[in-house]
Amino acid sequence: MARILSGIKPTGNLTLGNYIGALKHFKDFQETGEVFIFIADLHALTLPIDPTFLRNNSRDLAAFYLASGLDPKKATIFTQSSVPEHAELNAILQNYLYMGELSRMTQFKEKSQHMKDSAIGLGLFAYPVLMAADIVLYDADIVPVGEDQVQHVEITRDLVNRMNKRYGEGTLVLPNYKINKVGARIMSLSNPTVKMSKSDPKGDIFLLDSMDVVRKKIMSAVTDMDATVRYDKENKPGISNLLTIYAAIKEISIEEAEAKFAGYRYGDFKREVADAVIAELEPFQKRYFEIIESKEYLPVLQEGAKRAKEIASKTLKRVQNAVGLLDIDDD
Ligand code: AQP
Repeated sequence: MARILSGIKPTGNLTLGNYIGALKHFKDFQETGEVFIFIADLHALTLPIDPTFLRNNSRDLAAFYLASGLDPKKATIFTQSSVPEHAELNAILQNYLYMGELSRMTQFKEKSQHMKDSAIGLGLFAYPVLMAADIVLYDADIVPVGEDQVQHVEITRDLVNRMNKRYGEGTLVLPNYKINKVGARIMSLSNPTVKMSKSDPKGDIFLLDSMDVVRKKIMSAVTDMDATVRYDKENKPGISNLLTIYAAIKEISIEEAEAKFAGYRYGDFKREVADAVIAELEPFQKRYFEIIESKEYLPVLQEGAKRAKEIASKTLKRVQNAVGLLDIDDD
């Protein structure tokens, strides 16, 4: 059975991009594989964040995971910080990724570009090391991600190959990323050339927006003067983004979405996109509020941490032995 691992950073209110690119698909994996889904709270510290905001976002994310249909009997759901093996493995792996390759990571370049060197934390630079630790700790075969995280899975693969060559095949399991055919990169509604992102909330749809706000945002999404609904990312990024959102929500191809809206006026097209998003988000929000009210996420996270630790501690020991750390339980 394949091991599948993914996580989301609790850095802000979740967006429709996070939902379409990641959250919406997690539940499908629990039917075919052994699923580990975590709240990447250590990663959330890589840029300044208010402690109360971070804590609330983590709680919200746990509720979002459950509201999306993840079943805690089938999936292990936990916070990264509740399994100390993530940080311990990070301390070992940081010696096997190098300054040159880390400084080429797009996420690091984008997030640090407007910051002074004196304000860039080491954690932001070394983000891919911790992400590699997250993945290999569970011997994950598959890592479902949106497009922006592919590079980090690729550098994890480099690291795994490097470690296995040096310490023997099987020291770490080589992961593959899985990216959705439709919706791997949802763009901002106000500037469809940049990614919809929770920490840069311009043109975002948030998962907790009221349905009126969702409709208003979609109806006022930036488009173009050409007046034909067709997919052309280069010349019609706004319309292409809305077609992508519709296709991803309805689980159809871009071609099918294009065919459905052929001959539509922009206003009518946007109205149907808004209807589709609202039909998806309304029941999801209802379930989210029930979960927050009942606090059912707490025992789920406690049990999840226990199960995650069982696996993580075994991998950590395997790596500690491989690199030559003295095993005081065994000697
Ligand atoms: N716009 C997007 N379209 C499709 N997928 C997306 N993801 C994020 N934005 C989009 C996917 O959501 C998952 C969560 O990723 P993350 O929270 O670990 O970090 P991120 O990729 O950096 O997401 P954000 O929203 O942009 O967060 P901030 O602003 O904090 O950096 C990942 O699978 C990601 O690919």
